[in-house]
Amino acid sequence: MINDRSRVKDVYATPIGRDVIDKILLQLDRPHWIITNPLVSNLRISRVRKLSREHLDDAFWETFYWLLNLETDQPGASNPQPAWPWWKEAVFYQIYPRSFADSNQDGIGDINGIRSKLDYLQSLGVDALWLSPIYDSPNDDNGYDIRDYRAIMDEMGTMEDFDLLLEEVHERGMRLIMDLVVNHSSDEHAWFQEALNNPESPYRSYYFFRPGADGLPNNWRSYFSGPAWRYYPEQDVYTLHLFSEKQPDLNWDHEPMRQDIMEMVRWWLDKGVDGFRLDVINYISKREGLPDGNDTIRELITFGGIENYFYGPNLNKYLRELRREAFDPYDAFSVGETPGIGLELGRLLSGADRKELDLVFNFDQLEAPGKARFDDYSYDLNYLKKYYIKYHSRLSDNDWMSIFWENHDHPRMISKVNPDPGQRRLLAKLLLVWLLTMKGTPFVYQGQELGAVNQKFSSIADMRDVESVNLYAELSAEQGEESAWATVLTGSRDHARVPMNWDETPGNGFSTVEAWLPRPEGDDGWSVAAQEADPDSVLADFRRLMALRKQYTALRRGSISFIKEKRHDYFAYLREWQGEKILVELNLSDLSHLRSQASAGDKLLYTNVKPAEQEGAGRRRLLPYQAAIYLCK
Ligand code: TEU
Ligand code: CA
Repeated sequence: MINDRSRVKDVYATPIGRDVIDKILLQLDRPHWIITNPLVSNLRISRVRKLSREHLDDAFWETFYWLLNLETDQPGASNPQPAWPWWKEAVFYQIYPRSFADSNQDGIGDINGIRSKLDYLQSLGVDALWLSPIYDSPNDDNGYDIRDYRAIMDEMGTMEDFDLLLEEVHERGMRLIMDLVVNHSSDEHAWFQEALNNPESPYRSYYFFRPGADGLPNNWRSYFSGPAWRYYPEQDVYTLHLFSEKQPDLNWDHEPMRQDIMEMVRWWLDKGVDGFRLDVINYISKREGLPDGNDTIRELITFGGIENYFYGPNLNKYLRELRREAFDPYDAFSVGETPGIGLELGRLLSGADRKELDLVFNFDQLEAPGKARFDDYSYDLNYLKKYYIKYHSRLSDNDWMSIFWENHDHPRMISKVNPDPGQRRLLAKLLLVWLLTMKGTPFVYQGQELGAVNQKFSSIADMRDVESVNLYAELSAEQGEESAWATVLTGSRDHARVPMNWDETPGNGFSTVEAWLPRPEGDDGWSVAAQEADPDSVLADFRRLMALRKQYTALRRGSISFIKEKRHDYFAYLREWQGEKILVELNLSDLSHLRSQASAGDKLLYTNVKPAEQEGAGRRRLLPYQAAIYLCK
């Protein structure tokens, strides 16, 4: 047990302690030796409390000890015979159905639109599709607010359309996973409507209701601005919502609710889906009594109250139950979206021996140290390099990691790194080499295979994302519209949600009517059609890289070792499997020329620069943003 007598090094030796301290160092952009140096690491916590009493009150330490003593397990050390289930070698492709393809010209993507693109998806060589939610929803958060878990959203089509999609995906040898949003439902779900209007209803315990007379039950904040509690005057009651006001949190401590969720999961698995991406699944277990969040922690990791639910007391129990009673009987795949979870907790949630999740999405790689999504800065790829070197230095054969840096919640990576249009093609290809050769399971987000970039939205009227709209209103009130707009434009999730760019016609082949979220510019020359016709396109190279993955087992299963780790702007690693050795070299800068470490006998399998350019620089040089893959002799 961690207490005042413990030393800093004892805290850092616990999985939660290490992740929380690493997260705080990351947010403050401070080096680890601040904690690991002998002077500090041998300090007793009682001493640290005395030294920091102006900043950290007793409430902070109470929460700190509660949190650290939640988890006494350590991640599995090694797994002598790691298994090779399909999802370890697969490449997943995430579809945001609302923006993928519109088959009935209502300006909204749908299931039959996806069906019409299965040839394209199969031509990419991807192994599995992940659909963002298509269940019945009022679309307050574009489907992440589910009104009926067993019905298809009208805008997406019918259950028959879905059954045909699933059959056609399987016929093509691909798999399909759905997005399972069960931390919360829509406020229009029958459970919630009955619970709200009938305090005696059995569904009342499916949510977190608190008496209105007592005022705001705690100081937790919503991710979509404002308090995490909505007041219903007629019923004089509050309900908890970590996200929008129309997304009330489900109470996982109530066993009948869990049983209903598991029955629904089995219903979809009986239909033949291959697994699920579980939305904010680490939030489902909240600390008993829903106590206030600590102000100091809020200042350090922004969202107030998160320490009371990001890794709650019953999380492991609920995940094991969900796996045992719903997933395992179907051998179904699971990847948990786990915001706020660090490396060590991610290992506890997804280690092969843990029987909880198969994979997690860690988000620490998405922003540079000290930065958050709405900060306007240039993302330095040297940080992404350090992230993967650190991760792989700590993982064992008992672990496996997801590899991604784009999805429907984040701006496009190319624009974060370097918005110069002249660098787009080269940088897009470099990032795809990295995504498809790093050790782990790659998740490609729609448009990444085209080199998609951020959009030039001109005002908040161009945007649809509830998070962006709420944040703009909140910031405008605080700092004025111009500053609010600059912030929202930087980090809006709508950058990744504009319709796919299928061809060079007006509307980009997505729909013949104006799309629900119009693209501000046509992005000429970057459509699928234009790139299909260009052998040097990002799309063409995506297919080349996917073919290399299929050809070389080392790229799927291989060990990883890093070369010249300390050399700035240079990132190189070896993937080895049963004698097959692949070298990947990346120049992370648009300026410097770097010396290649490839040997004379190594066979160049792929590079993103033209032969003439390479000749000019000489074979021993890596040009700016050059990526190269070699089969070592
Ligand atoms: O995202 C949760 C999440 O971590 C991010 O949305 C982030 O918290 C948010 O953008 C605020 O920074 C999942 C889904 O991916 C997202 O689309 C949903 O809006 C959210 O959960 C609620 O279901
Ligand atoms: Ca449609």
